[in-house]
Amino acid sequence: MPPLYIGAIMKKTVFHFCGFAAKLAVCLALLTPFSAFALGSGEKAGDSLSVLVYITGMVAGSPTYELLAQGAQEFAESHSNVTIKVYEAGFNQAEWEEQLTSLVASGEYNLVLGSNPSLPEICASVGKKFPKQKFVITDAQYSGNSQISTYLYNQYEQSLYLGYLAGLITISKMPHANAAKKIGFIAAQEYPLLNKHILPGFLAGAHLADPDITMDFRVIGNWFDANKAADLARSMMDSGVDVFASIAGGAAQGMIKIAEERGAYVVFHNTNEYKSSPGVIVGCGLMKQKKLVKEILSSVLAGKMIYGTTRVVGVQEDYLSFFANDPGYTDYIPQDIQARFGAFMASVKAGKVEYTLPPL
Ligand code: RBF
Repeated sequence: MPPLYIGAIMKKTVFHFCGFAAKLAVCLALLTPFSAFALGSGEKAGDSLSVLVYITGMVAGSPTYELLAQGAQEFAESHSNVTIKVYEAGFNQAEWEEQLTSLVASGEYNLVLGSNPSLPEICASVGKKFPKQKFVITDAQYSGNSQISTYLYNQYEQSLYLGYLAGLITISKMPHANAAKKIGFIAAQEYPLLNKHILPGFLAGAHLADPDITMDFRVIGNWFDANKAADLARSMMDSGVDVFASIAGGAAQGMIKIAEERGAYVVFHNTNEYKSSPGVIVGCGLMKQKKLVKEILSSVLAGKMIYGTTRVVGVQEDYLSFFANDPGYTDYIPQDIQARFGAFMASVKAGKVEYTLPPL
């Protein structure tokens, strides 16, 4: 069979190249293009499944990563044939590809699971060296690579309804709302999903509440500097911002602290954060990442995962929602705003709010 023959020749070449100077494993690691034939399994080992949960940052403080790790761990707890390793790659993005390469080179993992818009390209590059390795990435859009499957949360949509709520709050008579029709957005860094979906969606939502609303947008420069986020929030409040949103991982804590100290509101993407700052965090979106992760692992385990494709999931598909039945929302948002926002969410769910999802 030709593939086996090629594999055998490659192995022989590698062995010959290394001579007696080093152990075979070291040679294979050095010759990554060749080692693909021997390492990086990616195929189901019998009925068991070994998953590397590759965290592009740190788990703590980053909602999408917390949900990813929890979902995978819960799945493993209910499936004795599934093992999970959670690896935190840290905040140095320049190191992510190299770290992933050495993890995949171990050949230990049938699947690499991650959640980050920038991951598919890294996986494609790593995957070239390990053609059997499979990757499933959420919060990302990438198609046409038979080793990679992606799921894109419709963050334009989540931002649209959180922006609508922020708009209703900034024009309201709520205790911390001022006369300026100004909302704020603090981001850790700029990237296509943020610039093309999250920010435009947030502003478009606010404009549905009042077209005169403006948005003050600031960038921290990393995902961990809460002090910088606090400085930005202070200056934004000085310029009239009374409602904040952020995509900033752990750094968002600095913004929340200033909103608490000086009296402003926060709407939060992806997770239920009401309890961490009651009366300040007054609207929380829900990303059903745990549900999606469990579905992904189920389908990989059953050998039914389809690779090479991408799928957009939002409110109608039941992967995005809003935590409306929570005292953090019902105790602080006035009845009339709850009624308007509830009606808006119902329209989104019914597909009656028209918008075009911009290309990434
Ligand atoms: N989100 C976080 O919550 N924490 C992070 O450390 C983090 N790092 C990111 C790094 C890059 C290069 C990119 C493109 C996005 C990152 N995100 C992070 C954003 C995250 O993947 C997601 O887009 C947002 O959480 C919105 O769903």
